[in-house]
Amino acid sequence: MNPLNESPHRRYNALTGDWVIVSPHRTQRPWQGQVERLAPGRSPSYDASCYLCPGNERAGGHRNPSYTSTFVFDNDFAALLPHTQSFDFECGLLRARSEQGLCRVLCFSPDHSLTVSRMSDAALALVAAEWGRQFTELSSIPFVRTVQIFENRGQMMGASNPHPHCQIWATESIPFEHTREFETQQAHLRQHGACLLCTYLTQETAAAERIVCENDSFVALVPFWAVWPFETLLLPRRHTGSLDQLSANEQLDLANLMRRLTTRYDNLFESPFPYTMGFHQRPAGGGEHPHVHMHAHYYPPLLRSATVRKFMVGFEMLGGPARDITPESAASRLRACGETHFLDAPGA
Ligand code: H2U
Ligand code: ZN
Repeated sequence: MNPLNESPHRRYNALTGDWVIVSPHRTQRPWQGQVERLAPGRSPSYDASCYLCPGNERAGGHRNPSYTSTFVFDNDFAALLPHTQSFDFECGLLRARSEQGLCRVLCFSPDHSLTVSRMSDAALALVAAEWGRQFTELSSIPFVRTVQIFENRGQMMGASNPHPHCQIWATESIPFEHTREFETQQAHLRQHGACLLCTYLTQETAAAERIVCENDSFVALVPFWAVWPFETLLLPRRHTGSLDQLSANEQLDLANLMRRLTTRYDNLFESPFPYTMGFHQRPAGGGEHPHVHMHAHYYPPLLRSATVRKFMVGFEMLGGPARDITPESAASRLRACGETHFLDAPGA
């Protein structure tokens, strides 16, 4: 008997220092709920009311060019601004600081109907190349310390528009999630003389049970410490700190693995699978960061079907995260999903 598959336990997140409660015995209880599908609405390739489609008008009167591959613009409702009054506020326990930043939107394709799971590898590789360029450009701005690229997919995750796109925020400070991952990676390198995520990848490829899919340059796996039911971590095999360091071949391999992973996600409940995904890369603004191994996190909220999601409430909100289905069984379910998108399957 493997207690990791049978008994309640806690797992340590080597990347953040957090713990997650795993309750494998609970999944043995009968589930009588329905497994629903969401009728996949097929959208048109061009939507006259979409603010991201080529040639259309955005808020504030800006008009998108008739772009044919990727298109980047400054967010018209940017959360952070590049030129703000600099201040430091302190009053007893109350502290605040000004924060400079830039927010951009990157359209992946002129085709409104596409998703990462249904784009071609070649077209997605152009997105990966643009991510690298954005990292270079934004990190050369003197005040920028972090470039955060992220995609919210689906209404459940707050995406405002189905047109394939992501956001890019460049911030003056290093956000909390980055800071704690940098600390664990730095401590590991100091203690063991090796990169934490290189070592983790070696261990996971040897074990194989949490790997979902892979190619020559990247591996997608359900981390041992996953919190969300079908959370995954996408890692380059080569020790790389940021997207600007990828070769053309690696950009294509990244595109290939992102497409295959998101196809498996969509196939899991035969519905467009919502998620927030994003990259953690080395800090901007110079300096050596040998401990940082770039990666992407996928955080999808769904649990049992296209409509039944996991809620981070109760103990999770007040104590810490918990899950029932084990990361190993999540990986095995994602492995069992094919890589032909259900909408492209014969008879779909
Ligand atoms: P999300 O789907 O992740 O919300 O990203 C879309 C972004 O597009 C959102 O941040 C911006 C919103 O501020 N936006 C514009 O910049 N211009 C518009 O005309 C509408 C939306
Ligand atoms: Zn559109």
